[in-house]
Amino acid sequence: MSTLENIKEATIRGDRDSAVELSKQAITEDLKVDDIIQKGFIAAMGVVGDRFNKGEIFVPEMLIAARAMQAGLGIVKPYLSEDEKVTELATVVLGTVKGDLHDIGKNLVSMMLEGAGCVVVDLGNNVSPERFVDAVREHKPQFLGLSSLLTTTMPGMKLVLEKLEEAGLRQEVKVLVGGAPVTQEFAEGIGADGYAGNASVAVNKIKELLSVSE
Ligand code: B1M
Repeated sequence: MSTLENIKEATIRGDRDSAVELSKQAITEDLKVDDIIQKGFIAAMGVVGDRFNKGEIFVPEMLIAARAMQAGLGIVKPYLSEDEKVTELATVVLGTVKGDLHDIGKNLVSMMLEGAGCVVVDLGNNVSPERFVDAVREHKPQFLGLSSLLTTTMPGMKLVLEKLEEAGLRQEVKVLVGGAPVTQEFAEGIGADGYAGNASVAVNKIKELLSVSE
């Protein structure tokens, strides 16, 4: 198998050490960094997402694969030259809403989006509506992703949408919501553009919304 195929397989297995070693090997072999990312890591996370959707693997396996990818990306990214920029799918500003400290699921969403080729600006947890609005103004993302794990913080998502509207930015960004208590009905009720029940669906939803707006 080629080094790129080995990187893909190691990432799918969640074998962090091999992903790191193979990434170093790929650099010494002078492979294009864009290829390492697209054909190695992004291809691997596509397979992982599909297996998760089919119920063949679960959150822990997806998490260790995403961590292997992040470790490998850390090795190869510094070698990315200006003329070799990875094709970016979209920019996504992401965070857990105010009052909510849960971030495990949000981090997984962040890693899967990165794995799909998105540039993710992760604001962390307990993020106020004002910080979300400021980040949309600053980073001009195509997507804003809001996560909530508490029924008590879900109304905070609606508040973010209202603040975006007030700031005249609502039409500039598509808002995707998720988190265990969040539902499609809730998302529609607050006027979000999309809902995703898990990290892998979040990637598909973003691809779907991008193709609709093209
Ligand atoms: Co919390 N907690 N917690 N907790 N906690 C829950 C959520 C709870 C359901 C437990 C329970 O009572 N059964 C309950 C909420 C009840 C409710 O609101 N109805 C609860 C509570 C009550 C609390 C506290 C209030 C407890 C207390 O102090 N009395 C407190 C609140 C603190 C706060 O936020 N202000 C609290 C605290 C904590 C810890 C800090 C201890 C810890 C969080 C650590 C951390 O995140 N860094 C914690 C944990 C770990 C949980 C449980 C056990 C696990 C959550 C988790 O990480 N799941 C949870 C019970 C449970 O779910 N079994 C619980 C794994 C994760 C991969 O899944 O986050 O659902 P999830 O993310 C998924 C999808 O939802 C989706 O994709 C992810 C990956 O597939 N998704 C998105 C998530 N965000 C998305 C965004 C998207 C799209 C998809 O688009 C942008």
